[in-house]
Amino acid sequence: MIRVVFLAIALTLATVAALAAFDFTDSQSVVATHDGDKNCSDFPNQEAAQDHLNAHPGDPDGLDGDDDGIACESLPCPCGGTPTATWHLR
Ligand SMILES: [Ca+2]
Ligand SMILES: [Ca+2]
Repeated sequence: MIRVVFLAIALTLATVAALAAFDFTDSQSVVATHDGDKNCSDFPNQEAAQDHLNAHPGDPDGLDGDDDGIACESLPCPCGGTPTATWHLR
């Protein structure tokens, strides 16, 4: 009986591990396949980079190096999706 319980637990753990591994791989591939890694130089202006950052929370492309929520400050306007009022004053 103990052996059966142990087997059931082992099977459950194996299933959970397999599912976890699958989910991890799946989410990783989604991140990795969003048109590859983007850089600021891939966008014509700040607005386009900001739209991309807004569409990819967590900044997987590293467009917001100083982590202030604003992508590619160095790019020319039009600028969009500004999350803070202070940015407008600069
Ligand atoms: Ca990048
Ligand atoms: Ca920034």
